[in-house]
Amino acid sequence: MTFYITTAIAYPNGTPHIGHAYEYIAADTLARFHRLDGEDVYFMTGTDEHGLKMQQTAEKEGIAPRELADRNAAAFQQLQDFLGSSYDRFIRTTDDDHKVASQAIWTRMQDAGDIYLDAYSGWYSVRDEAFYQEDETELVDGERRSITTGTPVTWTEEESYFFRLSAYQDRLLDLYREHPEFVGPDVRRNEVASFVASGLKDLSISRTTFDWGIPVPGDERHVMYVWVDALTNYLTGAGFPDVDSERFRDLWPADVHIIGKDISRFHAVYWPAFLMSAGIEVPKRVHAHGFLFNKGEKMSKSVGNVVDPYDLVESFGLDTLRYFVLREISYGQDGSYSADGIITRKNTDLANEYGNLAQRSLSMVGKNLDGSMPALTDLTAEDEELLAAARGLLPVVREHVHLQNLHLYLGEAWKVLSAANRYISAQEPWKLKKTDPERMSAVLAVVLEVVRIVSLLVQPVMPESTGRILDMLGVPADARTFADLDAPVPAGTQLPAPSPVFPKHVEPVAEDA
Ligand code: ME8
Repeated sequence: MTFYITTAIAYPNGTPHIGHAYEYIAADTLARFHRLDGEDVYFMTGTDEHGLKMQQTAEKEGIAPRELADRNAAAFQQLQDFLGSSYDRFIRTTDDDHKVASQAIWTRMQDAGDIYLDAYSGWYSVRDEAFYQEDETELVDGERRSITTGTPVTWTEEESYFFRLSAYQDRLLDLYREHPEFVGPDVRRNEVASFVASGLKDLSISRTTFDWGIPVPGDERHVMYVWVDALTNYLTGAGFPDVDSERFRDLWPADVHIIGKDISRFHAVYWPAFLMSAGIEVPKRVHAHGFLFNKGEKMSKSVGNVVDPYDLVESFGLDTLRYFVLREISYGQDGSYSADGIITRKNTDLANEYGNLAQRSLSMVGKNLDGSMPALTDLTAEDEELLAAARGLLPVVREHVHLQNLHLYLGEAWKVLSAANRYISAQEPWKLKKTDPERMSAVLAVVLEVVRIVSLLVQPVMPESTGRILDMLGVPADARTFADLDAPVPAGTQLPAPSPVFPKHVEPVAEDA
């Protein structure tokens, strides 16, 4: 069975920001971890191109929605590539196979008797592409806004198809109870469960006042509500509507949808209800991460504090950024970005605890052992203790990663690196060179073995830097999966001359300084 993982598909009405980058980095790390752990992985991401928000933005710019979508979808894909994302497909909801899939799920829901024609009147937020009940809105300075998201809402009255969401209340509550793992973290499950328990109204799922969407089968005056089409992208990626194909049976149900917390209702309420209606299995899990803020403040174009991921990578390096966002923020909670926070992590965790440990040990091997990998022999209790901590890491971190607890995964790896730093300070191999060269050699062998194990395990987070460290450790490129964790580099392997992989942060010197 293939491990099928997806990100949310972003609205390409603007260019991507650090919040999008955060989601991509986390999902890519998960995909890479599962691959190295021996699974086949299918990792999908893309853009959500229909709907009123896209149409209105295009109108403002005086271009066709398709042109806007083409331009910005390219920017989102470029960001993925820039971040080193290992996605298998970048889906666009304007792709031909997606239109087929969306119309097929609609027809299935209709055949199940869950779609009916009526009139909608209520509040709609174009920015959220969401309908709100009156009591979910408030008047702010004479303007009606969504209470939860603060976005302006407009009164909408039109003929619309409805989905019988109200009929799915019990089945949804059963789903959350019988499969508590369906929504993570727990706080998000509790939130959606109480929303469902408070009573569900039927959902308006088509629009007639604009045409930038997928036509409703059999009634081309209507286009589908953008979320019906958007959510269906996950099925399109699995080859739907060919449900009997080997591909579909291999990929569906998806293993995890990675999304941000603001869209958990769409993914954990509407989506499983649509699927139940269509007679399709629900995904195994929806995991909602928190929001990334700039020094604690919400990023917004009007405040002018939107952080550009390209600038961050330019200032601190790609792997540092990947490490920082995953280590610093408890995955699932909101987090804050600040330059000081990144510099601290870069200098302490990466430069001191990891890079320097590797560099000083490798330099000693270069200088004192002619660059020949020392043997793991004549081990003491301390040596065995440290090795056991490293060798025991895989099952521990695997459990964290399977629950998307990425910060805990890195925390465990760094506990072992800290132990290795304490060990090397206590063993003082630099002093052993004259007094007991054999012991020095064993100590270096232990440290390098720990660095090898930790490096293999954190490759998903920092693919490029760990790759360089593994090169210096003499680990062949085809011996870097988790199945290779038990295979130390043979003693006597000739190691290349080391060079530092994690330098400390240096502030760029201003021109006039
Ligand atoms: O919601 N911090 O698209 P989107 C962290 N098209 N995550 C953030 C963030 C921030 N500051 N801002 C946005 C949509 N995100 C829909 C999804 S899925 C079938 C359709 C996350 O471009 C957000 O939570 O507004 C979502 O997961 C993703 O970025 C895309 O947001």
